[in-house]
Amino acid sequence: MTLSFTKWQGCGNDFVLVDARTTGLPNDAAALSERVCNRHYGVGADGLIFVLPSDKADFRMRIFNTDGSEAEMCGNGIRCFARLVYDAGMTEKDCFTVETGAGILKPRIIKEGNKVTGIEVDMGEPVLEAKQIPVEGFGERRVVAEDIEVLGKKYKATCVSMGNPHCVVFVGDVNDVEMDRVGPAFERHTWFPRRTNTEFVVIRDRTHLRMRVWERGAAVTLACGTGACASLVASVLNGRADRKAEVELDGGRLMIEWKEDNHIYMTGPAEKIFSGVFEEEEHC
Ligand code: ZDR
Repeated sequence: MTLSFTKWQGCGNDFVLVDARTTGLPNDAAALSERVCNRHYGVGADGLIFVLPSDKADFRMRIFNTDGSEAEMCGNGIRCFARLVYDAGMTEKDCFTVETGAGILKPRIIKEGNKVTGIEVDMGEPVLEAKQIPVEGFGERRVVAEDIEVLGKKYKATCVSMGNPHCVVFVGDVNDVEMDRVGPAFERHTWFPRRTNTEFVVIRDRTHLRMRVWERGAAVTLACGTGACASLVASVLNGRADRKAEVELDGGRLMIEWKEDNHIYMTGPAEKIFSGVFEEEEHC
């Protein structure tokens, strides 16, 4: 089995991207993602992303986590996806539509002269009703600053879906959080029937947030685009930030704006690292 790919990163959140427009999604995409993403036995990445045709949009994106689970959306991934289809000439447009599990989203390539300097994505509208996120036990209500107990410690949780589920908690110092221990306990907490991504956020001031993430189906990663959007929304809902703020992640910075029309815009980098062919021998 051989698979041609390009490897990308956005704020250090790294992905293997595969052009599957003519072949379609491989039958074993979930298991393949586990093998490709493995940092010792595979290429190494936080997720495997496929470029597919769509009958509703210019392209369709599907993303698989390192554990093989499929995510509805990926914010850093869609910037990498957008730059790949643009750089590879799969579209001539610098603003196009991508069908995702979070609906049809719109990336826009930002250029200075001929140089791509970033990607802006209209990430659509955040979902705040518990049942839709999904969060158990709150019906159709919003979950804003609600008590949650995780490994014997109480946190105030604010939950948001950006297509994928997020639980945002505010902390005094992100470095004090034992991410590897606390993250998995949030991910599999009984509140979250489809598990959850969890963001630990420090408010620096009303336009600067610091965030670390435990990603559902992955682990601690250097950045999370949908998580940065969810963190800004949660900060606004708690009256702690303005509707436009910079989010500082372990691997870089993202600019997030929640506009008056309820759409969220995320702006940040996407860089190609290398291209290659994943070659797998039949196991003996
Ligand atoms: C966090 C993420 N990398 C992004 O940039 O938005 C999304 C990856 C998918 C995530 N692990 C999930 O929702 O399962």
